[in-house]
Amino acid sequence: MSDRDRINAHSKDQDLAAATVHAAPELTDNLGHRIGDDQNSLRVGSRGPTLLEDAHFREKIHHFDHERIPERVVHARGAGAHGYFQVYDTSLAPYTMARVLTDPSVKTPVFVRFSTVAGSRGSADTARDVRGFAVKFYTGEGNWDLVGNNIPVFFIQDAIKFPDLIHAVKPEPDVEIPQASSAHDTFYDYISLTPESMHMLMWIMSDRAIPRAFPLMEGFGVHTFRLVNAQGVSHFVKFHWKPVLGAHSLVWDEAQKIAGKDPDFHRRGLRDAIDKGAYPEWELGVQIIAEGAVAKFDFDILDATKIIPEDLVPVRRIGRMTLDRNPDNYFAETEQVAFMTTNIVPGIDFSDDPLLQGRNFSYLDTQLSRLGSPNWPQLPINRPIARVSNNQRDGHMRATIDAGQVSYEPNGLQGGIPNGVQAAQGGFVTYPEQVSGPKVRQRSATFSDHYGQAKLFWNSMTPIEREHITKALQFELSKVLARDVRLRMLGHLQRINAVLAAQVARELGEPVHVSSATAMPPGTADSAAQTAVLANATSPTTASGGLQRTKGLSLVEGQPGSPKGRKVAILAADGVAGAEVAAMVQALHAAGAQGAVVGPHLGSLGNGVEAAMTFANTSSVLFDAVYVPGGAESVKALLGMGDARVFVDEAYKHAKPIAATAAGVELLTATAIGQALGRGAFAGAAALGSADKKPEKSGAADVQNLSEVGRVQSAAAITAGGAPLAAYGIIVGQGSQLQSLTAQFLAAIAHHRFWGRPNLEQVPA
Ligand code: HDE
Repeated sequence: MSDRDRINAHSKDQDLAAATVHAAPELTDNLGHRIGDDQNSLRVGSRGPTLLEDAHFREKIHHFDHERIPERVVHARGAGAHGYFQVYDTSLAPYTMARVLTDPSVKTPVFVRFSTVAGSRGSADTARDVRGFAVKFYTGEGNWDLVGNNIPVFFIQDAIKFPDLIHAVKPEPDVEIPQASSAHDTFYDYISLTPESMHMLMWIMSDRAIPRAFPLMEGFGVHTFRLVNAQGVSHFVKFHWKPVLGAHSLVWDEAQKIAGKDPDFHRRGLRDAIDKGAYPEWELGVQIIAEGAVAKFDFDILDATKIIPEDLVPVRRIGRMTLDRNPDNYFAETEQVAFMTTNIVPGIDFSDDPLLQGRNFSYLDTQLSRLGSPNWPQLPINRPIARVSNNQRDGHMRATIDAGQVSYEPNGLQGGIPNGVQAAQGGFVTYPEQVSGPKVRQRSATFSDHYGQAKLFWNSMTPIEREHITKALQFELSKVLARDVRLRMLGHLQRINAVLAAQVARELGEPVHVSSATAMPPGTADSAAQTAVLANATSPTTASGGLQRTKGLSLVEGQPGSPKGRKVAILAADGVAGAEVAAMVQALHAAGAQGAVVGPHLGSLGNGVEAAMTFANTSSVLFDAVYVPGGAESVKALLGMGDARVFVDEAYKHAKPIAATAAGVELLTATAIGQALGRGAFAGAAALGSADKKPEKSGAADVQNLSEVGRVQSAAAITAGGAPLAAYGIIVGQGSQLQSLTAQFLAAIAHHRFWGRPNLEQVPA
């Protein structure tokens, strides 16, 4: 059987299983000697010195002393998962001979590692940063690594600048502060002197840089690559990963709080999703451009600070990736996995993008420093499924026993093998691009527009997305201490959009150069006034063929929404309405979402309800939505708890769906939400609180009680300032309305966030 035929989704799993070791009953040292006592070192008398003879002690400590390897110089913080990729059909065959992209019968195993860039290995997951999105395809023709990011452009145009960029963003060298943050002087000093970064800056200040979860992120190959067909014809290609559940993000106030409440938020989320069988999925998309069509763009496709707008070249979805298995060991798999942009297979090739060309050197080089030996491709997570056969030998930690007398080519003693493989037999042949020119340290004039696509991005944002970009820049630049750096940055922003620059200038206490009205900068909440000022602040641009907006950039427009994988906190105390909780949990579960009861203590809250979390060990920011069920006693207890009040207030401030039934509505009216919306907004709903005051019985009787209670208006009829509460993602009703209420709540959860809620600035959360 040939290597090609051996490939199926499980072949890499089997390969890894062969290297996986499980605990056995008998304790041994690393060389198989059975150990009697692993807890007392060998010493002279029970109080005397330890003996050098204690080989077991020395082996144990020796191993421990050397357990660390250098963390990645960038992308140190990451999480990984196994899965497979399968192309839908053969429609790419005219463009590429890569079997992984053209044979729908092949399920190619993959390992994916998601990461942040700037933080060290122990930093928080929710830092504002670009996310790495690196996919290793174990194909029958060798490994193909698509080492991408969740943002389609990059800060710089030439790889020679990368060490400067990274030195600038990393903690400042004299004090090693701040960790995993771009909000400091050296980063903006560098950026303000590097105009080519302006497009990427807009992306990094947008909500793209604070994803809700890894499975809710888009991915991009960033560079232009080539697809090459069997006739040797090349097309340019950009790769995209489109998450099946849509791309969704956190808000900055939430991201910062999560960094303290659960720094492992993304890592845990990925692991939990796979454990629960909610397998993350993406479609692979391609933008294909004929070589001859390149000239028609007024940006250079070799410039990694530019996108090819989807309005110019649509994204074709060609296959699906599913992540369905968690690693068994973080170090052996996620830490030791080694990606390289140079890992490509026949049918895929490089473009001359100078950033990609530089990366092609860096990734091989860095593995040696991190993994310590040129034999790192033999590590189980890195080794290909395709057969390896060459004359390379020896080196630290060689794992294979390379039999035979011959380790050179040409040879006659071994019958001339291994031997080069012809193209027709699958041997890799570099695309024979014609190149000529003087050797120069020079950038093409076609790389010189640094603001056009920054404007295109800004224009393509909805008002709330502009508000978030503006707030991010206000936050970041207000942390910069050097005034001249801030002023240089304002100069760049002015060139992207004058109103944006004016709003940031107001935050920084600098003069505002705009004739239109400006708004007082908000605190941590979204500001309706600032959003209104930004809403019409577009920037005309002639870049990208005069496109003023393009699809594919907004996270608000055109993203699929689904309640799948979402986490809902159910706030409860002793005496909670058990039937309401049970019905909500079931409805959430049926929709692929998850409800967790948060109470003052773990365990039983009566009426069949068990608290899985407490107000002390979790937080509103760790959930996508909040539900407050009825039960007079329970709600009374919650009203007395500041933590419960902050819980719902934060959900309001962070634009998350909130539902309440019966007496549960009182928690909303009594908190800042009631004040923000006006208590009258809940007038109809409040009546049902009083109806609920008698002691709860468990089970179906509760529902019966509640339905007797009252003729409460349906949620849609209850209004705040004229808009139905439901339009703000606040769903209230009585227990008897639970069925329609859960349906509305699930729709609200699928919608993700409800921007534009009234009076957010007043909410003290
Ligand atoms: Fe990387 N990058 N990079 N990078 N990069 C690394 O390789 C580098 C760039 C990306 O989960 C390093 O194995 C240079 C762009 C990801 O293991 C290193 C340049 C993009 C990962 C390196 C770039 C990326 C890395 C560090 C400028 C998006 C993590 C550890 C030209 C397309 C992979 C390692 C993982 C990691 C170099 C720019 C993505 C040092 C020189 C652009 C996802 O080799």
